[in-house]
Amino acid sequence: MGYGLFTRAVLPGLFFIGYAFSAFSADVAITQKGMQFIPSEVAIAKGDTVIFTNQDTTTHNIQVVNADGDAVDKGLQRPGEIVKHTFAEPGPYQVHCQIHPDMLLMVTVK
Ligand SMILES: [Cu+2]
Repeated sequence: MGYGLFTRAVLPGLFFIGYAFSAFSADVAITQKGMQFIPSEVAIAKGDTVIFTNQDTTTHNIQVVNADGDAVDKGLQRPGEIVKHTFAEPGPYQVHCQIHPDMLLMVTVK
């Protein structure tokens, strides 16, 4: 009896919650390799999380700057380390590496 209720009521609810989350946010992978962000431009949706993987043998840094110039510094990122950033607000963003000023990623959040 209890199992029947679980199958008919609870389980579909769990599936719906899982679907809702997958519909409204996604993970987007960016690689740091050869002293650059790959790809160097990305368009994502509000609420998406960008996952940065440092595949270089040098330490990088990630700083996320919005259109107003407000910056979020994600700190040092050693070789092999993963850093995540969720973009909660729409707009254009620049992502820099403070250690290597030529490293630049453009993020458009819709
Ligand atoms: Cu760097």
